[in-house]
Amino acid sequence: GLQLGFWESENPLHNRPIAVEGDLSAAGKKFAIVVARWNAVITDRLLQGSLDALHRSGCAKDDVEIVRVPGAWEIPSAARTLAESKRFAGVITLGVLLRGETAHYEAIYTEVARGIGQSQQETGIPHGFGVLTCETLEQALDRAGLKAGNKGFEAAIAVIEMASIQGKLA
Ligand code: DLZ
Repeated sequence: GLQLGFWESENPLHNRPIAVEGDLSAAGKKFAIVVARWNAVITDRLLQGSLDALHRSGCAKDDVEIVRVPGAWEIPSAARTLAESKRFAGVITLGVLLRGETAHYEAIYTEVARGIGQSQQETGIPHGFGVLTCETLEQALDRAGLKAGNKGFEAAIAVIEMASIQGKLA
């Protein structure tokens, strides 16, 4: 038969029901999307993925604010301003860093990731991380709606779930 692992444990604490679980309902909540124009052929597809996820989760068109910034480097400051405004249940960040054309790629990427993470931690507003780091354009395209899904869709779904969890924890 099916082995249920710790659900069959004799430790009574293990049999406690899940107390808090997020759902994927975005209805009635506002979301911001920060999207870099650099490598727009790909970031536009990530944006489509995020909008698709929000729409399918019940978010209204008027409840989504799209902010275009020049490149990935500019994402953290815009995300932070949006998060600090307290107008949004979540912020989705979208960008593409291609190693081939980016000097100091690692340094830029590290700062962008750190800045987005810091904005999330210091504001308490969920930030979806949809900043791709790829060696080639082909790898990036694969992650923007071709062979490897759409990371913009995935980032939006994670934010929708976290916004729900935050609403229940608050
Ligand atoms: C300058 C630059 C380079 C070389 N490569 C990228 C990239 O691959 N992806 C990206 O989003 N942005 C890139 N940028 C632009 C920087 O993010 C930033 O917009 C500029 O340095 C201006 O501050």
